Amino acid sequence: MSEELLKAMAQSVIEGDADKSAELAQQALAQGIAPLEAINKGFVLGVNEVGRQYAAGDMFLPDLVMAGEAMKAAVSVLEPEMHRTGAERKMLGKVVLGTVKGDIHEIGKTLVGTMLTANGFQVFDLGTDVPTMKFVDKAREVNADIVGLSALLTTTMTGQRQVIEALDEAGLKGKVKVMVGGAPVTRSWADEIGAEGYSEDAIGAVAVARKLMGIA
Ligand code: B1M
Repeated sequence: MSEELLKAMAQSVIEGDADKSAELAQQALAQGIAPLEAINKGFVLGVNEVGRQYAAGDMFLPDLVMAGEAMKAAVSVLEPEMHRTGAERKMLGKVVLGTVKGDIHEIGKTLVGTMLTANGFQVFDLGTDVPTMKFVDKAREVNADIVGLSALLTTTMTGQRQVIEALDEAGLKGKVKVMVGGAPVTRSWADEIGAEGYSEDAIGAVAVARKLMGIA
């Protein structure tokens, strides 16, 4: 894969140029580059750089917003191809997925959903800023096997614990396994709150979901 194309992908996100990001994603598909390679080795490097500069005070909220939009534009071009390659597999399990209450970060959560779908899971994506009881109600309604909880802020991670407690109170813990993830989430946090699964990225999330379903 061309180093130059990867650098241009990262740069388009740093510049918050959504049109350019979408165009580069199209180019990647035309060149037969695996969508996830384009995301992980190209676009994500850009969004991480913006996050780093934002934390250092060298970039500001509008930069973060524009980088998020550019990242989304690229992912929405690449997503159909990710779905297509997994379209013919049999359904492995039902996953209710969302970003917890108070948190509107959606890109990582959506990538996890895409990878799960592409690998044969039926995903019910509730979106972002999802109230605790909505996870519980949806899990009950669709008879979910797994509830997946994303959190990107240290202040919203506690929402993951609240969902686990609510599932417990509703008598669903045990029937439904919980997987957690998101940049500030660690394995030890997952253990502390009693989540059965933890993954640090979208590919790992597939392996974890398979394990939770008892599939080798
Ligand atoms: Co925000 N933001 N943001 N942000 N943002 C972070 C997370 C931050 C680290 C930036 C920084 O300071 N360096 C920081 C959090 C600090 C902290 O709490 N530790 C931060 C902040 C502070 C904020 C605001 C509070 C800023 C403000 O308003 N002052 C605000 C909060 C809003 C809210 O949610 N209430 C805010 C807002 C935003 C935008 C809306 C502008 C935008 C989001 C746009 C959108 O999603 N539509 C945004 C963005 C873009 C970021 C950064 C730059 C990028 C996030 C991203 O999309 N990463 C981020 C810095 C960073 O992470 N480098 C930052 C790419 C994505 C592919 O990775 O989401 O980590 P990620 O997902 C990965 C893994 O984490 C994992 O797999 C994914 C794919 O590999 N994963 C799971 C995720 N969920 C999983 C679930 C699983 C398993 C794995 O199982 C269920």
